[in-house]
Amino acid sequence: MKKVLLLLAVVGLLSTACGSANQAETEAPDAAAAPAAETTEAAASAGVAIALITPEDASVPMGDAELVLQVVDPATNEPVAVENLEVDLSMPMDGMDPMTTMAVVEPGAEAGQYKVMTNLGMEGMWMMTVKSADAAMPGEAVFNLDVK
Ligand SMILES: [Cu+2]
Repeated sequence: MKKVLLLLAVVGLLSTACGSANQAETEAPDAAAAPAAETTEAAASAGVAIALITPEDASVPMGDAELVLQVVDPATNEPVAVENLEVDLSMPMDGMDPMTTMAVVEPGAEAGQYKVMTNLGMEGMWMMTVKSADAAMPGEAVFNLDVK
């Protein structure tokens, strides 16, 4: 009699484990989506602050584009020039490697501003990663560009 009870207990444990495994699987997409929304906040708090000032709404027409970035020193809240600003543009593609494009970065009209000249050849959401490679003033920010 003891053996039968033990067996029943084991079966009960197995089905519970199976049930919770299924639950974990259905919750996974939500958990994966959450960190993406936090990315911009996390990036903004590390090192220099990098903002996209043109276009303000991050909406860019397809083709040749000129964007303006501004780098701000969080200690003084003033624009600051950094030695080297790296800009990487890519578009995630279903079942393919991400699409990339060229980006030429030049100092802009005012201190701490940088012009980004690029060509976005496809409509949709592009991801622009901007990184200050200045050892004294590091910083990184990610922007989602809506290309129309
Ligand atoms: Cu694409």
